Amino acid sequence: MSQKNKHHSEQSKVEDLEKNKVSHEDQPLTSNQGLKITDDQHSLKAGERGPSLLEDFYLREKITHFDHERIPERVVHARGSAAHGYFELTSSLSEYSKAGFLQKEGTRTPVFTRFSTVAGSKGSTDLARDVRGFSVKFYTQEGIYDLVGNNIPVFFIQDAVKFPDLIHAVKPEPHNEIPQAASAHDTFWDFVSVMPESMHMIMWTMSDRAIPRSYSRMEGFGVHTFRLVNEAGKSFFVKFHWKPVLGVHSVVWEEAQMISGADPDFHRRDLWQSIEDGNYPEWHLGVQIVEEEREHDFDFDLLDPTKIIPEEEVPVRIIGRMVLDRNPDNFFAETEQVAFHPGHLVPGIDFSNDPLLQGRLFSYTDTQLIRLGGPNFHEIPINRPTVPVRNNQRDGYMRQTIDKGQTSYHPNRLGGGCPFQSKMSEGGFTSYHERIDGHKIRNRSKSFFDHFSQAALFYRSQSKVEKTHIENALKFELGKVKSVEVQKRVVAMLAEVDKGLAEGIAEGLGLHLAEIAVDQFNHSIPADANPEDFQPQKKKVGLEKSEALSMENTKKDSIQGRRVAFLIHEGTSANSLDKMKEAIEKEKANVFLIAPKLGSFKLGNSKNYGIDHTYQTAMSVLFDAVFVPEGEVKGHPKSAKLFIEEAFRHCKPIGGEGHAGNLIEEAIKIHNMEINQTPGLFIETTPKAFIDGIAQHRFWDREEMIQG
Ligand code: HDD
Repeated sequence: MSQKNKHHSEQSKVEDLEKNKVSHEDQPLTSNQGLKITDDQHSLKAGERGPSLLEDFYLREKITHFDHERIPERVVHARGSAAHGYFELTSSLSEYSKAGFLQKEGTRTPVFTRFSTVAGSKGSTDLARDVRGFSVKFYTQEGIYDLVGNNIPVFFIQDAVKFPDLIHAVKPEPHNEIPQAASAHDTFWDFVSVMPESMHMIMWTMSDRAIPRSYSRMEGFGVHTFRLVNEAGKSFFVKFHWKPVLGVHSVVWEEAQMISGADPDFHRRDLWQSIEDGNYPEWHLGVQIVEEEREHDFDFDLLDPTKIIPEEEVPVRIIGRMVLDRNPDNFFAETEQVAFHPGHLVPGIDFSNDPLLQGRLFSYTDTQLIRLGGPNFHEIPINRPTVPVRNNQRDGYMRQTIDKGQTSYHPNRLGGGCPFQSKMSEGGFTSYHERIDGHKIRNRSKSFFDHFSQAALFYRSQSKVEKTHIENALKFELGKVKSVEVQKRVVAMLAEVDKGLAEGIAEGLGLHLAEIAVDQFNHSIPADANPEDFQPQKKKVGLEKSEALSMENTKKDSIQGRRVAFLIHEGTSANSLDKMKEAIEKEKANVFLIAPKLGSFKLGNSKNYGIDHTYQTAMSVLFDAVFVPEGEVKGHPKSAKLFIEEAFRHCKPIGGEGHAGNLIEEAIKIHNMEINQTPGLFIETTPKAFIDGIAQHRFWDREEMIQG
């Protein structure tokens, strides 16, 4: 059954239930002890107007359960959405890894994937400027494998011991709990200003990557270097990449802020709706593999999570695809209770000594203990492996398994020796036999000290408009910082990445770069710190640019899942509307009819056109493109012009037929631009030309023309 049909049949089930077709005997309301309840509307009272009775066990059960409905939200990544699907191997990785699910092409492994923001609370907006979590739980035949990554391939810090500090700095400030889901405040930038290692990640989070158009148009990365181990026991270093089939696309900052008001669930809704519509989001899984012998061939350390391996140096090899094709049945049971852990491994995949990863291996179990209330969280249905679990771990809060037999220890004879250890040849997991030789030490390798080269590589690799957006983002964020000292320190650090960028920011902040000591950050070493830890190296220029780092080089060949607003009124031409609508829907994009009032319009033919939104319920920022079919200009309200102007400002494709040309011209008059020389306007063109335009996502040349 297609997803659409499934949805419809579920709908009719709901309707049947509503019409009382389900008998009372089939679906009695009960207490948690199975007692049939005669009255769920009134508490037990001493007389109609008398006090409630303590005896009312049903009232107490119901209220007590309600009082305990909440569990602590995740300390980070609290806001998230997830979906079920599968991973299909398309190119065997057996040469490098013995993991069962990576051997035979065509093997499908069920997955549950959760996307999230990091800083905000559970109820915060999807459109915050933030890193996005990208966690995939693979239910393999050898147990659970979790790839717990982000949509940005590097991280702010190099050592897990700094994680609580980073998060305390970015979360709302402790004295007044402001601001929610935002890094634009003093404590975050104060921390950054004394952590030069964060500079590479800052370049990414200040880029439009941190305000994605949807989860389905984001990349994902395992971030750390991991290990693969093959059947012969040989190990390789590996970095994991998820590449979205629809390409990588973002919104612009003004839009993000407006969406946060108009529809804070924008990403959540998009994921849910695409799956309901049968437009299943899909990613390719890629790997960058490095032979152990080449570990030291790079001008950065493979164990340093603030570095990427440029794709020019090690190409990404695609090995499979992930398709998300089923929405959860219950948000709490699945999305909220899912417990990811970078330490959930299968034979053939192993860790590297990245000090950030090593710390994570402790943190995730620890956090589940407090969040999910005890050590049995692996028994919650969404966390259960699909293979049997047998061991001598017993009891604890909320234990579900009824363990049988006399023995709960190993070795034993009384229990026949069960359960048995497995040899490696039987699929048992053995940690990679890495040779370690070193002193016990609290420090980091000097090979971790190059904090600026890759930050600069990222910046150099951006297109002109992407660079402008980074500069504007930094002006916004630092403009919200009240401490001038913090602003200066960050500008000084930015000067190490790119002088021009730092100059622009300084100017925007009313500062003068020349007056800011360029080595300012050296003066900001905390008094109690080891100065050695704060001696970043000057940047090196190796690779001039890396193509994969710019979203401009992404795929722009599909409009699947795009939202196109049609502005219509009762005098709109049905013919003009139908022609474009059919062409767009054929490409799996969604058309929404927006009109001055709700209900349905006849438009001069026998069909009824149901209106999806008025200008009160829809803003242009919720759509990827706008089309105005033929119809008198005067039938449109003033809001239609505002709608078009806004979409125009955000560089979106805008199409129109007949009189619509005049409406569009009037709407954008304020920008003083020649309508037929403005990129991204499709007046009197074919549906194909408009569709190709939508696939382009945005017409950035327009931004420059608008801003002059
Ligand atoms: Fe983390 C959640 C990703 C560093 C500690 N992390 C969490 C989630 C993602 C990441 C995607 C949400 C999982 C979900 O959807 O439920 N974290 C990362 C990445 C990191 C990273 C890519 C660096 C490369 N994290 C990191 C460090 C620590 C943590 C260094 C602690 C030392 N992360 C946690 C946590 C969370 C978490 C506190 C909160 C909820 C949870 O684990 O289950 O344990």
